[in-house]
Amino acid sequence: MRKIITYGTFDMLHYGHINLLRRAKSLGDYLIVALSTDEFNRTKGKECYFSYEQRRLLLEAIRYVDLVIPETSWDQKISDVQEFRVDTFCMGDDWKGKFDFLEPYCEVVYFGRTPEISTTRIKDELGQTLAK
Ligand code: C2G
Repeated sequence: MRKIITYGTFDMLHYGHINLLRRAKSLGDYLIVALSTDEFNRTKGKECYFSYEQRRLLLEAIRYVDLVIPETSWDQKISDVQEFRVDTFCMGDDWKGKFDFLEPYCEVVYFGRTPEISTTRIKDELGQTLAK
């Protein structure tokens, strides 16, 4: 069984996230998503609209996702890969090169980001609409 892992905040879930998760699952048989906790997001300078529990509920409803674990630190990736016996780590290419340190432990794949959609853009455009 080929195991895949990816990491992220996945706030205000949108089709860019789904594209990533679908392609991640296509690399193997079992997809683990390490979901950034609210506390970890604050260290990333992100304030989520949905809480960790709400974001976890949404991710667990996605057919491509087999397991959601918390991401609490930048430093857990090597131990995650070893603990879960992961074959492939993948991320969108906005992170290209940033996680190549994992190459001795697993395959590292960067997918092209889905253009034009982002949680930030959704928030900005909704804010403008509501402000009218
Ligand atoms: N993504 C994408 N296309 C978009 C938006 C996001 O492919 N239009 C991908 C990102 O590249 C990432 C994943 O979806 O692989 C989750 O994106 P975010 O929730 O923004 O994750 P991020 O805040 O970048 O957290 O340790 C890594 C971090 O937790 C990544």
